[in-house]
Parts: sequence; C-alpha cells; structure tokens
Amino acid sequence: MLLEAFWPMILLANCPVNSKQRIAMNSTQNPAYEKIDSLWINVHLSTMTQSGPYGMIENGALAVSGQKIAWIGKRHEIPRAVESNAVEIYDGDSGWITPGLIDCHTHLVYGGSRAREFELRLQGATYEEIARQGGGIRSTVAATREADDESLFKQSALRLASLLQEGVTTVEIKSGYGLDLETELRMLRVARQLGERYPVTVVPTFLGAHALPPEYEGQSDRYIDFVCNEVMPQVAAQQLAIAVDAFCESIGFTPEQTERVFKTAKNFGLAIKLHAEQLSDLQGAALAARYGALSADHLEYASEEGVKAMADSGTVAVLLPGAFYFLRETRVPPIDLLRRYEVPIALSTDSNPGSSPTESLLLMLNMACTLFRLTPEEALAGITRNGAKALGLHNTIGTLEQGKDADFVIWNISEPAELAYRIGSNPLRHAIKKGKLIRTLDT
Ligand code: DI6
Ligand code: FE
Repeated sequence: MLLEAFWPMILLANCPVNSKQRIAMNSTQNPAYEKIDSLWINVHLSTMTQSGPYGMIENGALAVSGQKIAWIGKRHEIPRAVESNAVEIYDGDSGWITPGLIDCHTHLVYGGSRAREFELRLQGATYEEIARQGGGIRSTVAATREADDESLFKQSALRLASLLQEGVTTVEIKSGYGLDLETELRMLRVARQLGERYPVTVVPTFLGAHALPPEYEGQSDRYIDFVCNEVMPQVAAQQLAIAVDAFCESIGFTPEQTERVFKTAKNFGLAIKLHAEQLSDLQGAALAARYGALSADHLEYASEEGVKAMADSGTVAVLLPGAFYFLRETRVPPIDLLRRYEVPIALSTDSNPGSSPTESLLLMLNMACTLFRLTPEEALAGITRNGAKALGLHNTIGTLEQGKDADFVIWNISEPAELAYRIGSNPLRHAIKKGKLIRTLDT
C-alpha cells in the first residue's frame, strides 16, 4: 500500500554499518549494562546538555539498550561491562552525534499549494491583503477540505520524508486548515497516522482558531463558540491532540477570543501554545504566559512585558525564521531581551504553504544565525533541548543523557557549528530513532 511507496526514501537498515559483530559475554556488575544492543565508538558528541559549549564530549562513546541511552561518556571511560555486553559495535568514523532533531511547530498536513499567491506577493500584494481578500489560509482550507484521506496523507508524507532525511525524529503537527468539525479531526488523524507509519514521534496540536472559515464570515465570536463547544470536546474525547494553539493577530483572533480558547483547553487538560506577535503586538505572549503555555511562537513584535511574563511562566520562545524570510519581514524578534530574561529559545520550520513553505530544519539553523543573529550553539539548542521543552518532552528527548530516548543523528561534520554554517546541504550519515537505525547514508 501507500507506505511502501515512501520506503525507498527512508532506508530501514537492520544491519550494522562498519561494525564488528560481538557475542555478548556474561560479565557484568551493573544490571543496567547487562543488555547493550549497540555501542557507538569513534564519535564526538554534542550532548546539548548545558555543561559547556554544545555539551561537547570529544572522543566519546554512546551505548543503547532497547529504546534508551544506557551509557554516554568518554571513549576511554566506557565501563567494561558496556563494551563486553555490546551486541553490535558501530564505528562512527569521527562523525559528530547530536540529539535527534525536533521540529516543534509545523503545519505539515494540508492540501494544495500557494505558489500563485507567491507570485501575487512578488507583484506587490501583501500577506495580509491576500488574507483579507479571502486568499491565504482560506485557499488552503478549500484544498484541504477537498482532499480525500489518502491524498492528504500522501502529500503530507512527502513533506515529512524531507524532514526525516535531515535527522528529524520528533515533529509537532497542527490542524487548522479544516476549520470544520470533520476536516479538523481528519487532519489530526492523518498526523497520527504519519507517526504510526514513519519512524518519528508526532505531537499533534489542535489549531481550530487559525482563521475564520468562509461560512462564519462576520461572526468570529460564533466561530470561537463552535471551536470551543463542538470541535475541542471531540478532539479531547478522541485524544487527537496534546496541545491547543490559536492565531492571535489582527487577521486571526482577538486576545479575548484566544483567551476563551485557552480556558476551554485548560478544562480539557490540554497544553497551550500560541501564534503571538507575528505581525503586530496584541500582547499574546503575556496572555499565553498567564495560562502557563508551553510556548509562544513567532514573537517578532513581542514587548519586554511579554518576554518577562514568558520568563516567569517558563514559556519557551519558538522563533520561525522561515516565515520571517518568506514574508520579507524586517522586524527581528527581541533576541537580546529573550537572552537577558533567560527565556529558552526554540527554532522551527513553521512548515506551511503560505508563510514558510520549507521542509528543511537545517536551513532554519542558518537562517536563525544570519537573520536573527543567534549563535550556532543557540540555534542547535533550539532544535534539540529547547524544541523538546516547547513540546513538554524535555524529560525524555532533546539532549543526549543516560536514560533518555535513544534518538540521535551521526553527522559528517568536523565541528557542531558546521550544521548552522552550511546552507542547503545535508551532512546526515545515520539517524537512530528509539534505538533503531532508521536511515543510513554511507559514503
Ligand atoms: N502563522 C503562520 O505563519 C501560519 N499560520 C499562522 O497562524 C501561516 C499559515 C498560512 O499562511 O497558511
Ligand atoms: Fe505557524
């Protein structure tokens, strides 16, 4: 079926590369080291813990047991039991290992394309003008409603495959191009299916309050009633989303409407995220922070009060340089304020057809450095440690530490900054998801 068509892009490798088969020996003192499925040696590690730059361990090693990291450290400090019990030993050929990449803000599931709108914008129309004239998000809503399940899955799977080829092991996917009960639920089901059929963790988010659908023209409060009273209860009952998001903007929804969405989400025990301060300052960041949001995203127009509120509530700032670039924005998010108040900064593709038609998270590293002046280390933290935080998953993924999920990537680079330095190249050599080698590019 459909799935097979995509497998050639993601090689499921079940045999070790450059490895020596080892027979497990029955030595061991520490029970945690009794079952070591694989041991990676001849590698350097960017653990992305906060101990030193990149959490670096040069000449390191990493051992996997089942789906978890069993041991990590310097090559010459590997416990005897880890080495002797290792079933497979992989030679990393002096590559660098980072945590599996986390794309914490995407709209990956949708129908159609908006290339025509791109042409219109190049002729002078603005993103807001197109949206106000019924194009923009609404045109993707029409194409998404029209697409049947199989075609929606197939179009979205192609985009997902591009992310996976660059080492993404966790991806958040929002609804928000259905804006009716059936299509919103369908989008979330397709997102779930993607996670079931591909070696990636999908975190689904309900974004019913993304735009006003045409059938509610002039009745945005009634539409918010519909989102809160009819769609969200279904989303929660069918466990189709982990978080709820909204577009708080002059072309989206007001802070009051957004707050109603948050209150309902809280009642259903769903986490909160917000598209805030992308095009203007409606103090969405502070509103999100008051509701203990996991993240506030975009933030070009965020104020000092907003940033301070985020710091107080532990809300992550998700920056989306692809949208900034593609809409030719000029107002840069307040990076210095985020640094001063120690708000964790995450980075993401915002992959969507209207404002960020990209499926390259590595490209976002470079854009964040060149456009926003993040350091390469901050950028890499944004798609690992802080990306995990923006999804509430920092206890299991985002850094390389004993006991965390064995999600990691081996890169053909000579230092970690190279990941942010290159534009449009992909130095991925191997990707490992929950201990399984899922993609290998041997040169
Ligand atoms: N902000 C964005 O960047 C995307 N949604 C949002 O609220 C853009 C969505 C689109 O133009 O299709
Ligand atoms: Fe977005």
